[in-house]
Amino acid sequence: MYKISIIMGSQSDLETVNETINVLKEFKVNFEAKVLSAHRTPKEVAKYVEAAPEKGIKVFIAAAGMSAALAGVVAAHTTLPVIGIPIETKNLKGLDSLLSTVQMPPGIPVACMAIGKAGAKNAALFALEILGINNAKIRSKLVNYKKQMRLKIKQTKITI
Ligand code: RP5
Repeated sequence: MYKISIIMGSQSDLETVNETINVLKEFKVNFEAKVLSAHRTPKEVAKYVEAAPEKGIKVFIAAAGMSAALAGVVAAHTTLPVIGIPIETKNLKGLDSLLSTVQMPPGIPVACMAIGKAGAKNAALFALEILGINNAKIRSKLVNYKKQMRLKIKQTKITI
C-alpha cells in the first residue's frame, strides 16, 4: 500500500521533486509519484485524488510551478493533508509558484514549503512527521535524522 502520493505538474518538475523522492527512499516509506496537471489534466487530477484513499494514501505532496494551482486543486478534492512545493521558475524565480501555492482561500488549507529543492526536501520530512504521529518507527527515524544533522553541524570546522 502506498502511504504518500507525490503529484507534479510536469516532468520538468522532476529534478526538484527528486529531493523529495530521495528522502522517502532513505526512510523506506512507500510512495507513488505521478505527473498530473491542474490546468492541463484537471479531470484526471480530481479522479486520481478521489481514488487515492483506497490505495492507502494518507498524505499528498503536490509540486508545481508558475501559476501553480495543483496543490490547491488537490486540496479541493480531499480532506487528507496536502503539502505544496512551489517550483522555482525562470522568469519570477518561483515567487509566482510560491504565491499561487500559499495563498489559499479560507477552508482549503495547503501546507506550503519553501521554493525549490529546499522545499522539496522539507515536503518529504513534513509528510513523514504527519505519518509519524501514528508510527513509532518513522518517529524514531526522524529523531535519528535530526541527530545526524546536529552532529554534522557540530563537527564542522572552518579555517579562517
Ligand atoms: C506547471 O507549469 C508545471 O508544474 C511546471 O512547473 C510549469 C511548466 O511546465 P512545462 O512547460 O515545463 O511542462 O504546470
